[in-house]
Amino acid sequence: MSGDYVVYGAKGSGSVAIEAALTLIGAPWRLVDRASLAEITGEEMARVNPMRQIPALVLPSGELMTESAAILIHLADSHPGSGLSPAWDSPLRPRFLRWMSFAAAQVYSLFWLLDVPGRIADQPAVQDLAKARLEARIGDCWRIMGEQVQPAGRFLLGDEISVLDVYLAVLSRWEPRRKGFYAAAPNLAEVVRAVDAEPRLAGLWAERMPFREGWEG
Ligand SMILES: N[C@@H](CCC(=O)N[C@@H](CS)C(=O)NCC(=O)O)C(=O)O
Repeated sequence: MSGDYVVYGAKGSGSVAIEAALTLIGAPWRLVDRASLAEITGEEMARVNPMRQIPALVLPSGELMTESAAILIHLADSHPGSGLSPAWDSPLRPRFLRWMSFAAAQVYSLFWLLDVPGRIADQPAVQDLAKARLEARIGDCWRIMGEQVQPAGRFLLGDEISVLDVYLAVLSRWEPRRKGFYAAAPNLAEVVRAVDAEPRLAGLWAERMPFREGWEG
């Protein structure tokens, strides 16, 4: 079986990083849009991804991939001409893999609770406290990343954009929002701004993650 990539996604969500990578690669893909949390976590989605989450990507072979970092690494590696990931034997590869995994495991996974704090507590006051603590934790993660990584050029790994930059630009749009991110990791601010300004992504940002009034928080 072969065909286009199929992205299950939603506006403003982590799928936008996958959509951005496919746009940069220029591979044929189509979107199955999920308009609400109910649609994302509903029965139809469960038949695609039993975790009831997006992004989910169906490869041209028909195989399903979930987990945003793995998807981004796979897409970049399978299109080496795109320059979106360092080769396996590049000295930049350990840094690339470290921070891709860090972003997924230390930051993205916290949104399962941050987005729906009722998953751990029924009382609104406890939910508010949990949200505040999770937001602070994410700020700490960005601070630690900023202290550990100095951009090697316009982007994290040099002057060429990689899927790591794209991933960071998308995840840093969420709590503690961009203003929180800039404060926590000031040395990474120009990197995400360069991704925001990437001309090949202008249409995608406008459609899927618009820079609306007050978008930075
Ligand atoms: N580990 C997954 C996390 C994906 C995830 O949390 N996606 C959110 C949307 S940005 C979602 O589907 N949320 C549904 C829910 O909260 O149950 C990944 O890296 O792709």
